[in-house]
This record gives sequence, structure tokens and C-alpha cells, in this order.
Amino acid sequence: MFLHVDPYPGDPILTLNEDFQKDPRTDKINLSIGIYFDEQGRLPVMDAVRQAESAMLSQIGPKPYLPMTGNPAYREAVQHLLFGADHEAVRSGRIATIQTLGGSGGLKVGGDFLKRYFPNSQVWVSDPTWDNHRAMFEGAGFQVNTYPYYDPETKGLKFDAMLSAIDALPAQSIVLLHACCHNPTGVDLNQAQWRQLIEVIQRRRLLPYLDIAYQGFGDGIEEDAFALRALADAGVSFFVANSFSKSFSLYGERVGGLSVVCPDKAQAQLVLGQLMSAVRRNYSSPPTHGSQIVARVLQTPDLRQMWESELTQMRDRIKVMRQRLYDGVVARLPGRDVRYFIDQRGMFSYTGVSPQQADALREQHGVYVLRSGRMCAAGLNANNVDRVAEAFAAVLRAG
Ligand code: KET
Repeated sequence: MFLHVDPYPGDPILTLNEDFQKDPRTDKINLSIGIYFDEQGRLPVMDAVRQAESAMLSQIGPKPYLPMTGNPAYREAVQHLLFGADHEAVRSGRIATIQTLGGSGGLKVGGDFLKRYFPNSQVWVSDPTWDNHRAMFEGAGFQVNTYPYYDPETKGLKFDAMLSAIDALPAQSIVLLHACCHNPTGVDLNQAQWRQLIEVIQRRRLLPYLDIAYQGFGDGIEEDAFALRALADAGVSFFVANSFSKSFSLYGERVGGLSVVCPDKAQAQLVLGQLMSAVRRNYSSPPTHGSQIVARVLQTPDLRQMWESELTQMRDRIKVMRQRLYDGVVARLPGRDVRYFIDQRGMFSYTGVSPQQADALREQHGVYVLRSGRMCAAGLNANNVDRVAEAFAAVLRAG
């Protein structure tokens, strides 16, 4: 019956993470998957989350289905966090927001909606991007193309080439953009560049689709939402999928959202209705637990403050580790330009190592980075950073 079924080659990120778990070496170091580990190398339970969950435990109640759109308090909290509670787009009700199964669930539901109502559009993603972007939009039936983004020479952004490629797209092309902490490169647009890009998006009547999975890991919670707010200010209609997997360390709870910023409230109602229909046809309604935690933390002032300061510590710790890695590599390879370790933002750094060098890091040094050369800097800590610097220096020296 199933002999014609193709074997699944696996996912470049998840399969490598599984390989890491199976590796018997005790001194192995996981810099593969985009997960924040603390200074002890553990997956943290944030204090704000622990307190919210403890309070929830003392009030165990019935568990009805959530509405198709999800938990109303959570949906409101998502809008406030992304756009600011006082943003005109929030107050006027022109944003349609649903709770989704992680950021991934948001991307997928939005992709299905777009295929239905913009069947002739094509999708444009950065070169490179998170591998699953292409897979998801192709899965939704779109042709997926790339626009120039990362410059391997400078290890920075090819902004002019990016802008002119986007300036040549047909109206209603769907342009996928990372709001902050670009995955996999760690290379972001600055605010002036965002403003220039938004001008092009508006003039060419494009349909931006933002992915914000690392809010708070770049420069700060508000700063990292700059692109969303600037697009909304400019009156552009756009999609945004957000995730709390990383910023709340709630990976397995699958808490995310999809927001569609519309020209007015009436259109937002129409869009919301079709998002509900997409949810109903796929999984009917989202789960309760994770969204309750997030809503409680974001809407209880002392928990909110606690969460913000914990997130700040996470962001700062990554920056310190980037600096220590930079210092360690430079000390071993004087004169080598590895400033990108500190210039790139968020969890990820495109290290410029080749697939063969990534294999050498893994096989000879027990250091796991993706074969694309992506490293998750949030896996570094005071105990392993010198060994990682040594390993990078060794493979870079060997060429
Ligand atoms: N968007 C981006 C840009 C992203 O990096 C991830 C996860 C997601 C969405 C998915 O978020 P979630 O809420 O878990 O559905 N990225 C890491 C994990 C993964 O690949 O699944 C990673 O790149 O390692």
C-alpha cells in the first residue's frame, strides 16, 4: 500500500538536534537549534512563567474548547505587545489576531488564507531564510522565490540589491521579512533601511508577511517591533506571525499568533472570519494552557516586569557570549576579521563555515552548528565558550 511513499530526508535543524541528543560524548556542545539555554546550559523555566503557572494551579477549572480564534485576553495581549496598546491600528480594531500553534501555526494559517484570496501571487523570501519558510509556503501551493539579502563577502546586508529586487516585483507579491534577529544570518535592517523598504512596499502595492519569533532578543521588546509599527503607521496592510517559544521559553506549549493589519475594521472582520474558517478546517481550535500563561504574565504588572527583566538578562547574556567568542577566536587567529560574531544580532550568527567545516566542528570537536554555517549563540556559556573558540579557530585555520 505505501511502497510509493518517499522516505523523509529529515529537517536540517530538527534532525541535527536529534543527532546531538544521540551523541554519546559528554562534552558535546549544541549550537544547532534556535533554543535559548542558560548559563548552566539548561533550558530555563522563567520565574514569571513559574509564578503564573503556580497561580493557575490553585485555580484549576473546567477546560472547555477555546473559540476558533483562541483566548481573547491572549489575543489582546499579543496586539498590545506587537504594536503598543495605544497604537491607532489597535484602537481602531483594524487588526485581525488569532492565537496559533506557535509561530509556525501562524505562518501556515496565513499562508493558506493567502493562497485562497491571492492565488496568483508569488512568495519572495530572503536569501537565505529559515528553511521552513520555503517549505510552508510551497506546501500552501505558492511558488517561492528569493530576494538578495546576505552578503557572504561582507557578512552583512546587501541592502541595495535587496531594495532593487523588491522594487521590481508585481503588485500583491508576498514578501516575507524577518522583523528582527534574522534567522539564519543575524543580519538585520536598521531603522533608516526599514523606512526605505516600506516606501517601496507601499509604492509597489506589495503584501509584506513579517515573522517575529525573537522579539526582545535583538535590541529590546519595543525596538524589535519597529518594523511592524512603522508598517502599520504607514497604512500598509500586512501579515505578522509571532512566537512566544523563545521569549517565554515555552517551546512545547506551542504559543504563537497571526495578526493581519487591515485598512479598516470592516475588512479586519472579514479577514478574521476566514482565518476562523481556516482554523476550523485544520485543527478546530487552539490549546488552552500556554496562552493562559502568556496572557497572565503580560497582563499582570509585576509578572510583566519580571518577564521583561528576565528577557533582558537573556539578551545581555547572548551579547556577552558573542563578545567572548569573538575575543577567543581573535586571540587564536590574530588579524582575522570575525567582527560578525559581535555585529550580528539575536540568537543566530552566520559564521561563514562551509558544510565540510561544520562537519569537522561536529566530528572532531563535538560542536554542533548547522551545515549552512549557522550557529545559535544562545547555546554558548562560560563553561564552553573557550572550547568553541578553539574549535572555530582550528577549522578556520585549516581552511
Ligand atoms: N519563525 C522563525 C524565524 C523561527 O526561527 C522559528 C523557529 C519559528 C518561526 C517557529 O517558531 P515556533 O513558535 O516554534 O513555531 N526556529 C527554530 C526552531 C525550529 O526550526 O523549529 C530554529 O530555527 O532553530
